[in-house]
Amino acid sequence: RLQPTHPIALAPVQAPEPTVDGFVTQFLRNLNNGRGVALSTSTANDRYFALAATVRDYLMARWLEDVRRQRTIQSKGVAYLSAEYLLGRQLDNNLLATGLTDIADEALVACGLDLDDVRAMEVEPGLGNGGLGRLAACFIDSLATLGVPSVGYGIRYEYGIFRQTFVDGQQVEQADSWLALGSPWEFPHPEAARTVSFGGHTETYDDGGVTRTRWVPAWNVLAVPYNYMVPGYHNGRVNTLRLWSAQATQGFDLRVFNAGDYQEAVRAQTYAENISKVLYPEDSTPQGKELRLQQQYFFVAASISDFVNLILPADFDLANLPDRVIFQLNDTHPVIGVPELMRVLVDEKGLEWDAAWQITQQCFAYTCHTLLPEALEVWPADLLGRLLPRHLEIIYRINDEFLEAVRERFGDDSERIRRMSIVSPDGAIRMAYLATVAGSKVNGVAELHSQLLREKVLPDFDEFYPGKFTNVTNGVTPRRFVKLANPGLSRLITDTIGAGWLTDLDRLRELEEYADDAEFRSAFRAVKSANKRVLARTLAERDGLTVADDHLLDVMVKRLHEYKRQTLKLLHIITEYDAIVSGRVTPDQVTPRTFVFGAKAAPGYAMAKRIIHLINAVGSVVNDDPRVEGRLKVLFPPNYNVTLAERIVPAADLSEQISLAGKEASGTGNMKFALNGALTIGTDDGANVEIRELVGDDNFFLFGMAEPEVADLQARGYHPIDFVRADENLSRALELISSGAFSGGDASVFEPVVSNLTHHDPFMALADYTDYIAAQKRVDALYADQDAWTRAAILNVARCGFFSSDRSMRDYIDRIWHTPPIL
Ligand code: GFP
Repeated sequence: RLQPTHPIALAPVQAPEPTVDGFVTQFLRNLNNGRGVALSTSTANDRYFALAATVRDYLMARWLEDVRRQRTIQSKGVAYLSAEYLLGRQLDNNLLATGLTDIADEALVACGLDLDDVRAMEVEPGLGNGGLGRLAACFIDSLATLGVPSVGYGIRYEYGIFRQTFVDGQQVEQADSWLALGSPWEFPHPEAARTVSFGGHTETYDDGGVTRTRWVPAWNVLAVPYNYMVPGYHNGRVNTLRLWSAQATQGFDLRVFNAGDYQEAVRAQTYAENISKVLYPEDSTPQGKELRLQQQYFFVAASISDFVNLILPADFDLANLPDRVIFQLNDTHPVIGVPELMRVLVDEKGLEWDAAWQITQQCFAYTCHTLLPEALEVWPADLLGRLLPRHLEIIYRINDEFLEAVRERFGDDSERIRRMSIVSPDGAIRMAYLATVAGSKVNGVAELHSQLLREKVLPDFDEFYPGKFTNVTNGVTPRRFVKLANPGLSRLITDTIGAGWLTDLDRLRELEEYADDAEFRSAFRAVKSANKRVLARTLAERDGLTVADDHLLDVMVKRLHEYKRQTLKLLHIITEYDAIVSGRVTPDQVTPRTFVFGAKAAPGYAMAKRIIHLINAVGSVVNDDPRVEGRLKVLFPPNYNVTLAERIVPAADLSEQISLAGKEASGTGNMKFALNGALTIGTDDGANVEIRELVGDDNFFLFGMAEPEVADLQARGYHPIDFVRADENLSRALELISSGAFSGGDASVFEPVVSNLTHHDPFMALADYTDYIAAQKRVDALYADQDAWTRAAILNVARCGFFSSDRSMRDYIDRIWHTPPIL
């Protein structure tokens, strides 16, 4: 092979000059050479692409150097396997990471352009449903910032989470074609595509006297990697996010086309490409289950193959695999990776089963994100066997050996065996059990969640595997959710305690003493007011909504799910409204509040969609009723996403975290709000517990049953109607809905919601109502004393540094991964 001789070819890759001149030069070069347009004829999209390419150019040298370094050092890294990454917009984040925001701003002005106009062109990649996907995005940001070698693996969905619109108050889903104009952040590598197989059968064969098994698949697809840069904050490090896109192995059958059957000619292509076509909504119907399993296997098989066959050197001894990688299973979605790695090691690489199992058990770890039994995936064996016959065999063998070990330990306890079997009595594969058996560690995502996981969800496994279970409380990246989202607060913090807190969030503690400083409090309040004005402008432009600036901003933004209890929030609003219109209070006696909702309902989740309809219906009645005199306002901007969250969170006064105790694994929105100086009204659930412990009872509005009380009430028998009878306000609120007050007199519209609450109320909203209303009264009282409120808000910021995802990553590294940063 020829060696380079030219000095430029020999030198490390050069970044453009980090000056305004350097930036302008590079930007125009990208506009001219990359887009093929002149500045004078460029469109906003051209400029956005050229700007993104310019930022990329600054990151490129670091990225290439990091990839080179990671390959030469060959130290242990994290392969984060996640079906979702809810990334949010990239441009600002990447400018921030490189420290180029001001230079870019000036450079664009010098070109006669406004950074804001260009920024507005970016469509956020919505490749996730909610908390789980956003957490993955925070984690890869923190891993890069800590300098830990890691690759995020996932799926490049052509359509992300649907775009939500409201028609007559009801959710209508539209396809999210985020790639319609292309994405400037991705680097496709079709030459590095991996082949992923499906279907067929297995057979045994004689391999020099040894009987081996092989899989004879029926069909293949190509997994084409798209690489994205994941820059660390101000540390010159850039990790990789690798998302797989499905392509047919043979795109187009020319013979069939020539014979005139145009549809048949592209059938294989359409079928293959469906695999990465659309992000799967949670809580949906069984249809498409097969496609979902295809998606899961598709990205996991491609990722494992990528790591084993491309990233590792050709002569790598696979016995040492655990020294090189930990595959982190983000929920049960990637768990099919366990039998896949076994198949690769045993069938493809010729390792003995026991050796392969040793390796596999050290190479995986599993994070559980739920307590809802229905969210722990199970796959019918016939489906799995049809799609992945070899994997089903491998799972059966893992299960046989595992149950044998259980028998050895506990004797022939058939009840226990039945409970612990990876294969359920009706023949389905319990993926969470498989992950628990195979994983070196299993973690929950908040203290309470991890405890309940051990005690209630997987107690037999906790007993069987002492030390396997651990906790890592979630976190959020302060770069996006404080620095980018809340520049005013960030400036105030830096002016007060100096720089450096953004990568050492515990330093926020230094703000505590300023809670008693009147001047600081007024500066803090000024920031909040400015953020409300920014939100008001955003909602006016985006949705034509108006926000009054003297209202308490009371916010509930998260997926729509009954366990999160948006209906409880709604009952509070109706109660406030009812108090005014029934004349029990005069409008000036209520705290002026704007209630902000943001929520998408899974398209197949009928009750969630009805609740959305009800929120909108209540909103339009309350907002239009002159008797309220504008003291109560309900805003529900459609299509809540990361970009909107970055505006809502910094403006909020009150954060609603009101799930039924024992149902929300952690929550991460709760952390974002507290870090931005909103006070939480919440149950003792998920990470609320830790927030409250840190900020103190005086600075948190706790209400509702704790988890043991919930369990107790359930055991005694829960009759929601008893709670309706016991609280007149509650019965009036429900009666208002039933009477058709929010549905133009038509009582039938929301009857299913009311009837579900009064007869079943699976998440006990009615049981917590009275206490919730009492807590809201405490909110009103504190808010009336702005000094006391601000003091509490400052203490929330000061005491929540723990919730940085940098800390979460350090905990994963210490407790699970053992992957030191590369310095
Ligand atoms: C899920 C859980 C949350 C948890 C996140 C991240 O998110 O409690 O904070 O995962 O661990 F439910 P959602 O699906 O609720 O958004």
